[in-house]
Amino acid sequence: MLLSSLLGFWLPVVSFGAPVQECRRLFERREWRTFSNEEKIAYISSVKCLTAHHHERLSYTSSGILMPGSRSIYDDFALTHDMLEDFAHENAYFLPWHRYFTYLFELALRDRCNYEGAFPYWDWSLDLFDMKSSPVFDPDLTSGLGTNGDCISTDCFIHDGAFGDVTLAYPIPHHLRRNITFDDPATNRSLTDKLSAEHLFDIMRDTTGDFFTFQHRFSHVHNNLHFIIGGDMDSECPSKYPKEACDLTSFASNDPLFWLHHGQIDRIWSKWQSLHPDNFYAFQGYPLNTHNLSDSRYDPEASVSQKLDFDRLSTSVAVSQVFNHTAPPFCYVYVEH
Ligand SMILES: [Cu+2]
Repeated sequence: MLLSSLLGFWLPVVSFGAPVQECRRLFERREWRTFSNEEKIAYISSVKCLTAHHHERLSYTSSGILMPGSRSIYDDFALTHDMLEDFAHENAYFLPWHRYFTYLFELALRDRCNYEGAFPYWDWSLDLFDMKSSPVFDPDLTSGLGTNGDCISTDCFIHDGAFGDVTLAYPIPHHLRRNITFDDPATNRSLTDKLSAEHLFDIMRDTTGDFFTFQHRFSHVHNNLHFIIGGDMDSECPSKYPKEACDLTSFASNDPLFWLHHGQIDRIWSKWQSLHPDNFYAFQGYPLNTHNLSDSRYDPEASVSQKLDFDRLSTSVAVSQVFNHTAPPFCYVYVEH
């Protein structure tokens, strides 16, 4: 096993100008298929523990009013991701914001549900040629993340795995859904091509020292996996909800695969960062969600302290509350499989 770069939790340090803090603990992040059955059960039961924590801190508004409905801490993450769709995707914030978001989720697992194990990532490039047989698609009721949804007799609900019985709150109460597809229905082109190790290597080689181009190209790789899994991961509208109401929503983190996917996204970014020392604090890019490379707002000289505007990202009550947490940071390291 190889240890890849050590990642401390440094974003708030940069953003708020606080002194650099030492790591409280050092945790490992490991590929899901290296988990033993017991380790899978421990991780999954701690995620389910978050789904059972109702009306915790994140469910309050800034004036202390309880938000309506039956929501859990797990749902609050989906709400947060949804509220920040435009501010945290396809732009300079995409990678650092998701690193922070994933960190907060890991923190919640450890602090709220006493999780002590490794945080998992899913290296989907290993499953390219037989994605459906990937170890992440496991029907076991205690150690499995579930298989595909049933899109014939139900609204793509997952009936197996440990999350088949969980009710999610956003955008309306529903069961976890997947609608796995390997080709883009609009173009008939394969969605898995971009997930190859070779493609990832090409991106890293071509963009060393150029964060903007890296995050732009890598965003598309990231998007493809969301399309492939479909259902909640692709923010497909539940059938009982008006389609227009889902146009601007992104409740992808409803699917527990989201966290494994973003572990992988963060791992690839950390590899890219380690390729060149100047890569570490480079966050050039657009302030807002855009695909337009010629947008005049793009400032290649911008740095994280100028562009990573967490106040703006904190427009959601949930985010502003979690961003204010003051616990000493833990650090993590990716263990290569
Ligand atoms: Cu996202």
